[in-house]
Amino acid sequence: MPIERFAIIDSTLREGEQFSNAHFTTADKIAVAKLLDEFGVEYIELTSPVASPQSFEDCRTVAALPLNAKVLTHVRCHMDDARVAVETCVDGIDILFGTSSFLREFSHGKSVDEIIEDAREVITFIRDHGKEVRFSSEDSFRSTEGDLLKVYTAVDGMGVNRVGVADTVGIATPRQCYALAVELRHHVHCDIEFHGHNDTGCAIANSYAILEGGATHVDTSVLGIGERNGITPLGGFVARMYADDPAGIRKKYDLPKLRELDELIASLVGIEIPYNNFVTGKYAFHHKAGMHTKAIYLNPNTYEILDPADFGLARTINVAHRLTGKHAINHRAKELGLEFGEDELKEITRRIKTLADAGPLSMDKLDSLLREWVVA
Ligand code: HCA
Ligand code: CU
Repeated sequence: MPIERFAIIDSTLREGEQFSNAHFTTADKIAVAKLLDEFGVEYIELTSPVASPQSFEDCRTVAALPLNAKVLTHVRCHMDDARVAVETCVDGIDILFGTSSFLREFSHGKSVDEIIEDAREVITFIRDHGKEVRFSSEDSFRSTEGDLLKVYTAVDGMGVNRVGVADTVGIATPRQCYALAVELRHHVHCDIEFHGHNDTGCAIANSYAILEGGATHVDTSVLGIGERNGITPLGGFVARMYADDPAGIRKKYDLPKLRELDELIASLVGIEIPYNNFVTGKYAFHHKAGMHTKAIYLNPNTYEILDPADFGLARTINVAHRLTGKHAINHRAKELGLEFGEDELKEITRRIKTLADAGPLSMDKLDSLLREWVVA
């Protein structure tokens, strides 16, 4: 059963700004927000308006754009921040408080009851201003479960739209995420959001597992940019959801925009799209070994769970190397208008493999070998 009820909160313009290389100008933020909106994310999260004067102005500017996506900003669970946040005219405010023993001991020093009382004032204030509000607990997976549930149950009773589970340090496993969501579902009625860091490469799996357990919202960023090595990447998460339900995801999101998004962010922050990136990596749809290419020609589904055409991309079939097979060679020959009998094809393939033992051949070289064979 595919997970149908879920929403993406894209945080490229908040968590993504915490990526080492990132510095988005107002024009950059507008371009990113518009493209994310065209892609179809349900929410766009922006850097706290108290971060700097320009951050405040940018929140107002993006909040005033005619977007389908709801615009959120992100602040500490503090009245001073909440007052500034409501002035930016965003649709909703994500508030954050640390409940882990680390943060309670080394950061704010508050008890669980004090956290709940502070949250009450801030949540009531934001709700009175007619905004969506989410309460998230920083470093959720290193918080005592009893404390966490007590805080979430209390803020649910105060009328938050969502509680947020934050794997701030990327320590969670998919099983823990699933179990926490199942447990939370017994305690809160509101939606459940997940924000997962990718330090051990589990961010997509964690996002998926927590949705399976009953969460409803997932934070992403384009190319996964964020603090350290970042969070759940938008493209990889969408690929994961598509693998379950291609038609549903095609309907929900404008998938060919993914490439534009990845290219835009890569150029804004001065990086390359990683070669092995989900969907948009240079080799994401390259097929090479003979056994693979034979099946790909007959039915691409054999080795592709993502149809590149749905993402506005094309597959590449590598033919000119020693792992090639006669089906791939035959296919290339036909593309060149050449016909070979079965025995001949075997012979040509043997010859190509022998030549390619010295190193990969170019496509031009392969094509001229095929043409010369006909002449010879
Ligand atoms: C941080 C904050 C945060 C917040 C996540 C959230 C995290 O930079 O430490 O609001 O859900 O990872 O905990 O990004
Ligand atoms: Cu984070």
